[in-house]
Amino acid sequence: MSTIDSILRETRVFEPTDEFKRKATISGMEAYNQLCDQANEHYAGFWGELARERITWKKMFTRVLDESTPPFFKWFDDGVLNVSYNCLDRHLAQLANKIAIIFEADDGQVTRVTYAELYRRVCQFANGLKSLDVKKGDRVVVYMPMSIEAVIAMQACARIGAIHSVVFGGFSAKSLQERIIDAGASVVITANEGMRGGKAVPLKAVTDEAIGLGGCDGLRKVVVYQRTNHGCAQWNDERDIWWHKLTEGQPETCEPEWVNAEDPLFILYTSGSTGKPKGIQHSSAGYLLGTINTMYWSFDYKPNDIFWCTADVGWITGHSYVTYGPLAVGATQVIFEGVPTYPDAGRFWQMIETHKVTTFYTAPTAIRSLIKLGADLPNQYDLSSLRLLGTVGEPINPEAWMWYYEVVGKRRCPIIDTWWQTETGSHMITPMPGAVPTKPGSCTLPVPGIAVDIVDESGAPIEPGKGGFLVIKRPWPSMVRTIWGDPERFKKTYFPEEFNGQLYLAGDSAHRDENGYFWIMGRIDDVLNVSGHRLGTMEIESALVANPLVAEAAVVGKPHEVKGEAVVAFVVLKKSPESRDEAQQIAKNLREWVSHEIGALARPEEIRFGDNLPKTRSGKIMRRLLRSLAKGEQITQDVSTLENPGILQQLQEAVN
Ligand code: 6R9
Repeated sequence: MSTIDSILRETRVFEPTDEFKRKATISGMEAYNQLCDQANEHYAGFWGELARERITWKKMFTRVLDESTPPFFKWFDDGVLNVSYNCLDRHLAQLANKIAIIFEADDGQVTRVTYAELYRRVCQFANGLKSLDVKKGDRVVVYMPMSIEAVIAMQACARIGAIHSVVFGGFSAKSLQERIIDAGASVVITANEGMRGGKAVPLKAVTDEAIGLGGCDGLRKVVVYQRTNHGCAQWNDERDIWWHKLTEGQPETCEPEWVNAEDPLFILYTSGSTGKPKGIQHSSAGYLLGTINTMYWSFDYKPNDIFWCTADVGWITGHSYVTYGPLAVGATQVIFEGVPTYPDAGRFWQMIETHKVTTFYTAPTAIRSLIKLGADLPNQYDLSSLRLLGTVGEPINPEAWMWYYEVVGKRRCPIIDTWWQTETGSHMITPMPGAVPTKPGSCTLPVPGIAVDIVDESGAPIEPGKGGFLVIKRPWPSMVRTIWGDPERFKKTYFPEEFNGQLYLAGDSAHRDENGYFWIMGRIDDVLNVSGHRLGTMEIESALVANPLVAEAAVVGKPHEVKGEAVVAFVVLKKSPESRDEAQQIAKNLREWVSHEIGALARPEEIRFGDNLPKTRSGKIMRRLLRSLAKGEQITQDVSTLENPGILQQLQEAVN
């Protein structure tokens, strides 16, 4: 890849308010720069000190970083600890009666658990797992709805040293089966049903189907949490056991299994654009440290906060900022079972008001859909408890950012646009909210200690304004350790030969502006070459979303005789066109709009309108499907993981 031309020009800058800055953990740019310098100069010392301070060790480590077999780095590796101990036991002296979780069910019912109760329930369930002969190093698949029990299941695994692999509750039987097999799981923890948007999701039935597909040879037990008062369609007396039966009469304490810092905490599968899903393997101590640091730094965590990360525990965001980070710092957090649009598009705002949420963390896709359904809705709620907003998952378009900033945060709350990945374990680039001024659409500057850079195909750094490969130059504690069962693929994918195996390749393209701010342009393959100019699809999408008629847009390329590639835009309008004529007129206007906003080069050759875009269950737009549609190819890819498969037909036909 040569350099990419950056065409988006965003000049708005927002400083943190004095009030926010005064109380912040990292207060002001000087403090931020100092931390970065410290890390730079004494890398091991910097991380070592944090690890000593923020983790409670059974046995203190003597080595910080072992770089002897790159890229298989080890952190704190002769230290001994337990992650669940760090999330629960160590809080009991001070915080036993503090609320750990405020759970709001799909139907609005609220359940609260204190740290003491959560500790007891995790211990009981851990003892239950032990009674099923689950041991240190065994793999346990968790296929659960958002619930207190999902967190308990994960924490209980951590407590006994079992490796969990959470599979998102929206995944199909086939996806579940593949993951059970690849992980070699001996136990699956699921629920009879989940509830989302008033509808039941038959998790146990899908689990039965997955096992029925065959190949899950190591699987011995299925533990079933009874979420609804329905039973299960099938029951296998030998294999299946109810959660409440398993925990009945179990002791309320359970000595943690003390593990080594490098012992795996979990595997989480992530799908790449090619090949089978990769089992991203994380460590115990390094991972924990990454989540704790970013709770204090990026989220500026304070003991009185009510923290709410809307991500499902099926994604890395739910691991780091629901199950581990908030509990490790002793926070009170909200966990939500349902969907943002049920019973109506005010649900998030209602919940922020009810639970007095201070820190709210969600995805751009949710923000855009809520703008579409009610741009003024947040004004009907009291959102004055909020002090910090965050986004994750995709680049956020400047227009959506501004709405989040003004309408939700009332220009008072810093927005942290957090760039990171399943593989990175915790935030990598995001503004430290009491220090770094924000710019809509930029994830701004690295987290202290994280050595991010942008390079060309030879690995050489690139000048500001030009796009290239986003890389991380030094190992960091919460990084992926390997791909489960496939160390070669780990090396090839993340530490490619082209860069002498020295740089971690994130797979994203990005550029930096004159202030050193990072702008993510999308995945490496989301780059177009129009008449010799390499354009990031993100920038064209942002221009489209800036048009008042547009709710959401995704841009891909299709081969073009003259230009090399032509721009094809898939657009969701706020209000659907009523006739073909109207659609064509809007398409014409949008083409001109893009020409005007960015330049004629970026003008879409083709615009297709749909009610929605094809998205993964985590809300990421599936551009590879859109590329096939744009080229007029038959869709042959597996679409079972799509949130809304029906949309493909519509987008196939809607050419303007
Ligand atoms: C945490 C998470 C990782 C990919 C990543 C990038 C995209 C995530 C982003 C972002 C721009 C942000 N991504 N956060 N792009 N700005 N703030 O989402 O992990 O599911 O592994 O996805 O998501 O493309 O490479 P994961």
